[in-house]
Amino acid sequence: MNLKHLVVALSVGVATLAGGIAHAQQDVQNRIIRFGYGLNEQSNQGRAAKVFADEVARLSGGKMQIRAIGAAALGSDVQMQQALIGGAQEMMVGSTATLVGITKEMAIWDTPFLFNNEKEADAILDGPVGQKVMDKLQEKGLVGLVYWENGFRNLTNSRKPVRSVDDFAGIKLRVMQNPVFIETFRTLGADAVPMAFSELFTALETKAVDGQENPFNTILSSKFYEVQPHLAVTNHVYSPWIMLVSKRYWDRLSAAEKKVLMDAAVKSRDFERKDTREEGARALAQLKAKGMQVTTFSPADTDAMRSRLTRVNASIATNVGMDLWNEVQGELAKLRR
Ligand code: TK8
Repeated sequence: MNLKHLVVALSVGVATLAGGIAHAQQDVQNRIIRFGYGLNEQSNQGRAAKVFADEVARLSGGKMQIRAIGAAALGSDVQMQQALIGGAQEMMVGSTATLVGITKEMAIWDTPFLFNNEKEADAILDGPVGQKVMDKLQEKGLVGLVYWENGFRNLTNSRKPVRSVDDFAGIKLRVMQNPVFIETFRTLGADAVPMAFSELFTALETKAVDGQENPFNTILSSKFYEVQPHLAVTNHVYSPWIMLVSKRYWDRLSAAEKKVLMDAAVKSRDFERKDTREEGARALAQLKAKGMQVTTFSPADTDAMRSRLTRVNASIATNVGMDLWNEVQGELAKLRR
């Protein structure tokens, strides 16, 4: 090799090295990520959003910044989903139930009494079938990262104690914007009114609706006990929350940035489930202390409710597809063996 060749080789080497460093720096860029959610900052959702934000900052060396914005200040679940799809907002966490208009398979999670306990929910949601349902979002412009726990839902209302399935009659009940929930509560005889969560407290306070259903944690953090004297422990369905990223945004991220978001999402999920369960275990006593009158469905009353709702299952199976329905039932059967 003569001197000229050596100089050329060296300069190519230096250029490659410089390119490599520049590339590494570009792997994680300065980014501000708006992360919206519906509950207030003091809720389980707010606490986990903070864990997520802190972890993203830590893993990215402060370059990626999560701006967590609660209380539906960026919009209701449905509005935020549309903002993510359009690319006007980067991230959110919200109920899978409000996604059914976008991805019909999400309705599988709305099946009344699908899971018997949180352990079953974790195994199914974090397993292959949970991932498969999540992956369906991509063709609609959303990327699902992980499921959080919203939890088992219970009924509150301002009209009367609800002790059995017959007591649903005549209750004007706010439900999520989701056809399965509408059908479920109409089947039970309630007057089901779909409404965004962000409008719910005012609707209860002004008696535009008589009642609603949500996990104990939310009844507590959203102060529904102030306007809802009656609580019925029905545990009629387990609601997941799901962390979503705008696909338009996701596709612009480097592999390193995607990994930061994914790793932080997993950490926030693990924190959120533990925190939610700890709070949930204390919440019923706290709601009683706040003055709520609590009725608990007996096993016989729960069975009556469950069998009244069997026909809702048939329409869910048709809507999500028999294959998915059977796969979930098969996985559950395996877990229960
Ligand atoms: C919060 C909602 C809420 C849900 C509902 O944005 O709407 O009742 O349970 O958690 O997603």
